[in-house]
Amino acid sequence: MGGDGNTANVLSVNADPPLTESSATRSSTSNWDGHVTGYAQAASPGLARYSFSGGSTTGVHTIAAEFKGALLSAYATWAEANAPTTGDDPDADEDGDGVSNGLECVLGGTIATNDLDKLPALEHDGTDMTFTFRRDRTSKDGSAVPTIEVSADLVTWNTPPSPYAVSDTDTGGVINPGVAVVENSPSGFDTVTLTVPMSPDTRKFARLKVSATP
Ligand SMILES: [Ca+2]
Ligand SMILES: [Ca+2]
Repeated sequence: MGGDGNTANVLSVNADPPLTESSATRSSTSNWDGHVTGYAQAASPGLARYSFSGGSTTGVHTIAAEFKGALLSAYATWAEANAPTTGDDPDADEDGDGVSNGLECVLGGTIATNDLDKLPALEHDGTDMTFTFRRDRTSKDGSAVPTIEVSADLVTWNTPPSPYAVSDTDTGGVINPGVAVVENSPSGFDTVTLTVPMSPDTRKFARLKVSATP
C-alpha cells in the first residue's frame, strides 16, 4: 500500500489487493474537527481518496485511516511472505531449496527454511505402497490443490484410478486403494496417506502435484 498523488488536502491510497471498505477519522484533537470532507472510492481498483479542507498546513497533524482489503487466497498469502519475487510462478523455487513454491505452500514451507524433509515419504511393504505427507491446514481454500499421481514405470502416469484427489476433510480411517486424510494431526497439519496395492506391478511410484493459482 502506498501513497499516490498526495497533496496538502488530499490523501490517496492505492492498495493491492483492492480495498473493499475504508474509513478515515481524525486522531488529533483540535484543528481537524470537521476537516475530513469527503471520501471517494475511485474507479481504478484499490484507489481510495480522502479529501480535507481548511486547517493549518504548517502544523503537524495526524489522520488515522482504516483500510480493509479483500482477503488474499492461501497461496497468495503464502507467496507474499515467502516468494516475493517468484510467487506468480507456483513451479518456481524462490529459495532454491529444491521444493517449488506451490509445494511449499501445501507442505508448510517457508523462504527461511530448507523444506526438503517435508516432501512426501514413499514406502513399500511387499503388499502395499504408501505415500505420506503433511498438508498445512491454512492451504485449504482451493488456491493450492494437491493431487497424487501414480506410475508403475516412471514413464506412464495417471492410468486410472490415478491421479488421486486429496480430500479437504477427514476421511475416517485407512482407505485402500485411495487417500486417507486425518485432520489436524499433528496440530496445524493434516496427515495425508495414499495406500495402493502393489499387485499386479512389481514396482510402483508416486509423486505429489500441486495446482496453485497465484
Ligand atoms: Ca523452495
Ligand atoms: Ca523453503
